[in-house]
Amino acid sequence: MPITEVSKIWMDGELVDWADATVHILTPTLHYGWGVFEGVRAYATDRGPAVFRHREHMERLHRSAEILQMDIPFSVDELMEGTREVIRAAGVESCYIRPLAYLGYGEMGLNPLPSKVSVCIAIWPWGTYLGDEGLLNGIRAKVSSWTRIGANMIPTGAKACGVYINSSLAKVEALKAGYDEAILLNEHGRVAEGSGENIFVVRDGVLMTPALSEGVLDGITRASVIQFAQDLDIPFVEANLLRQDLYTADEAFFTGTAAEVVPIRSVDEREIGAPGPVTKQIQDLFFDVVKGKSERYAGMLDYVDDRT
Ligand code: PY5
Repeated sequence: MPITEVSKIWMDGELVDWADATVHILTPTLHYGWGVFEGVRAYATDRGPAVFRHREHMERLHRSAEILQMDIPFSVDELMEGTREVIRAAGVESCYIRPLAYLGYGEMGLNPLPSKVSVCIAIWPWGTYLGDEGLLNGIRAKVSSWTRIGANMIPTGAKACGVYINSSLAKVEALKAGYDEAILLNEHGRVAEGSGENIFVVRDGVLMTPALSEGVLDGITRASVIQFAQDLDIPFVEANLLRQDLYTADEAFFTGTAAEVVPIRSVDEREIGAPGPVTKQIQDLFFDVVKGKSERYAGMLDYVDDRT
């Protein structure tokens, strides 16, 4: 997916021209993957662009950094203001937002602690991650031959750069085999998550997702969907899921910032079918909320301008 350029990128508190937002080749993060990042989205609403769960994302960035012993020199509020500035500068109505905390140039070696921590916030217009057709009719997923990295290998609660080698290996394998997305099992052989999404299944009207202790990212979309389900009176449990539970699911879907809420139509060629009623209900509510059409969840949006 080629990046669409916008005017500016926020780097350590300054708005820098897109083409000048560069780092030195000896930036340690590039070599060892020691860095943390976020994926956030701003949606077009009647009151201008609005960032979905903005504070929660920046708080998670700080938590990820804490796990990796990186001191982010900007507060959550400063980072949020940085996002708003860069969106205003670009003049876009909707976009994907990529905050990244990385080790700056100057030190090298496997000890990250002496390095200075830098932060950038880039934005660009980004359409549906798994395709419009996938959003509507569901995507085809494959259980990966790659095992989800365990919490005692690299902490799974941190959205750490290097972890994504694991995700990308699974993604490429799935794409090459003709599927849209991978589902990774954890070291215990239980269902963990997609390459960049949390996973939910529905059986006999009960919505289920693996617990965070299964080694999955504490997804902000996941948490929102759990809240929506409770408010919609959809029975919900965190459950240990086996591969066979995917095959016998009545419904299944992925959640994530890039992916949004995407129905899963089949797993390993086992048909789950067209998006079911629970998936549709959750998906409809999600899109109402992000587009600013829900009074009840208005607090989940951070409006970039003061348009009313
Ligand atoms: N699990 C993993 C491994 C993820 O990378 C993501 C998000 C999620 C779950 C869902 O988390 P959330 O709901 O908080 O977004 N992935 C990133 C995203 O922006 C990167 C994807 C390319 O969606």
